[in-house]
Amino acid sequence: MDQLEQLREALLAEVAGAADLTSLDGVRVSALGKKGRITAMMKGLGGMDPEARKSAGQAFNVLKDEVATALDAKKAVLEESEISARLASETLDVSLPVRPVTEGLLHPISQTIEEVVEIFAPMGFEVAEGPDIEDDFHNFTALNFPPDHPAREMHDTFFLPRQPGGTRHLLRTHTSPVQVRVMQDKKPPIRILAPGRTYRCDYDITHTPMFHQIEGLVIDKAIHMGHLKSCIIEFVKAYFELDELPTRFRPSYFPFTEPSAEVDIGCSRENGELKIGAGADWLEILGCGMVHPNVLSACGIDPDEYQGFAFGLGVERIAMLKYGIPDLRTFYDSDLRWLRHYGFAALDVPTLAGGLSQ
Ligand code: 2U9
Repeated sequence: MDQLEQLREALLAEVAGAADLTSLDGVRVSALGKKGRITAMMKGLGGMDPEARKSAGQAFNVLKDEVATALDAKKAVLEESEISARLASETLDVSLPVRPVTEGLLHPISQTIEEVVEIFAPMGFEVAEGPDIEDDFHNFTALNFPPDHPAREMHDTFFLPRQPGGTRHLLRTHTSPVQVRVMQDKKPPIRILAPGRTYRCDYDITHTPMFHQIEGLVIDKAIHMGHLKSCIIEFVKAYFELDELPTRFRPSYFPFTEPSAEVDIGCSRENGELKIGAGADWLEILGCGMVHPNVLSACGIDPDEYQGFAFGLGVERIAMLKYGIPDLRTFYDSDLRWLRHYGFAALDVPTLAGGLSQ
């Protein structure tokens, strides 16, 4: 019976000492299994006299029950603590903010067009659009480009194959045909902004064959250069987010405006770094002028009754200046790493109410 007591103590100690459910199961098999230690010791009962065997058998059964009860109790404790450990390690913090959903980014060209539109909208400008594929009249003739005028060569035009009747369509070289179409369709007053794609057969460090322009047109009675100048000065200050920004109107030439001017803004260039708004240097930013009377006539508007001004700017150029994008050609590489760096979240688009939020 000493042996039984020793086995009892050993088994109960092993049950108590089991650190997890796997080792507890090992104790169960080694104690109660077919080849377990209790079974092995019970086999020794065979040689006993019947009376002793009966009482020893009862003692073994009591031991078996006791060990089984201890195993069940320990199992319940270990299960409980394993659940607690899992709950502690897999805790969900429901107060954590949700991960942002990546919904794509606005290309700097879209962002810049939005910004320019939002600046001109409160001045009464509406956005107008037209086809990318144009005809000679809307792209050149109506805009006072004479048939063999050298100004036509300023635009390296992409022509489409000639049609059976001899007419030849082209990819618009500027967004001006949009304004021509609006003037043909609508009586003044006209105040429009024409943003869009334009095409010229040119490719180098500062030119891509497809690029973007925004042009503006105002037609009304008694419009003069004072209107043009104040409108442009307000725009450049708002776009570059500067209260003070020196501007200069330099005489220039375009077939569709007379007089014509190019607009420079004040800047400094120190150690190769361009800073807009201060300094003794100038940076060309856009072109403008009073709409040529020939253009008004070609579009069905009487130049003796109406006058107007127009301006045009390159979107890539002003985007590069504002957002420090060094190379024009990277705009159309479709490189997602570039877009992640220079792109804008949709919420950064300025709203009419909020001004520039970027
Ligand atoms: C109509 C009448 C007049 C639009 C104008 C400019 C001056 C100009 C350039 C800026 C940089 C083109 O992208 S760029 O190379 N544009 O300097 N554009 S006035 O004048 C118009 C347009 C339409 C009916």
